[in-house]
Amino acid sequence: MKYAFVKKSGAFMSLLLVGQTTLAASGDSGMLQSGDFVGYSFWLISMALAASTIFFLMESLRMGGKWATSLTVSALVTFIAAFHYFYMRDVWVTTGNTPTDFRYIDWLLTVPLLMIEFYLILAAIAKVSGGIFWRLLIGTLVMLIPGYMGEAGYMNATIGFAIGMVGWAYILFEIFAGEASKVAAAQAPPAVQKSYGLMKWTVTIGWAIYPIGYFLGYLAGGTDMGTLNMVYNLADVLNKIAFGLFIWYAANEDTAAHVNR
Ligand SMILES: *C/C=C(C)/C=C/C=C(C)/C=C/C1=C(C)CCCC1(C)C
Repeated sequence: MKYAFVKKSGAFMSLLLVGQTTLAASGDSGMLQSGDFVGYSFWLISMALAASTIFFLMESLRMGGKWATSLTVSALVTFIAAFHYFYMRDVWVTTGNTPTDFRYIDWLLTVPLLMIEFYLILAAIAKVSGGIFWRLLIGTLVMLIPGYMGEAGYMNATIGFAIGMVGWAYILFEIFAGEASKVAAAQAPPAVQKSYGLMKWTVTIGWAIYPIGYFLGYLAGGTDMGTLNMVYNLADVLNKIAFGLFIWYAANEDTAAHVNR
């Protein structure tokens, strides 16, 4: 058991190294220049995401049982994001451009996984319908696809923004007043309720940073791309790593409560 554990994490770390090396070799990646604070923030979030992945995977193996899936999904989110950040950092450092396309590819993969977490933490403690997951997924697609089309110039920027806002509002409705919120309020133990509340407010306040960035960049006459990237990078620390830690908190409390009983 212990050996399998070491083998698994060893395999994972090799994977990460291979990925990183491949990416580094694939472009004539420039050097991170001293004083490039946006570049530093890309570097820091890349490493924080990689380290978080190892943490969530290890904790998933340690706790196991009904919390294993939630923690594994947290690890998938940080893993996928880490890869995108390695690449986005190279784009920034070599060209000074904003890697918008890669951000959207990352979001398209990680945001649905973050949404599944609402379903998974409730499914760990109660019987819940799959409808929660499907509604959150639809909200995600309505939010991201028009957002991308607006930013990339395939659609009028204002219309893309407006439709995206509707998708986000729908997600907020579901987690504040829909079925998920009712299950959480009626059936969840205190630790899960606390974590649900933190996740819900992350989706409200933490996520607001992205549409604000869109608004400033495309609708309010443009903004400094360096600042915008730095803000997005910091936002992802909250929205991907801290979000995973809120789930870890519920898992850890619930696991401890059952062990001590
Ligand atoms: C880890 C990445 C996350 C949590 C990304 C979240 C992205 C959003 C909440 C984007 C929201 C947008 C709108 C609400 C309106 C349209 C423009 C978007 C796509 C930036």
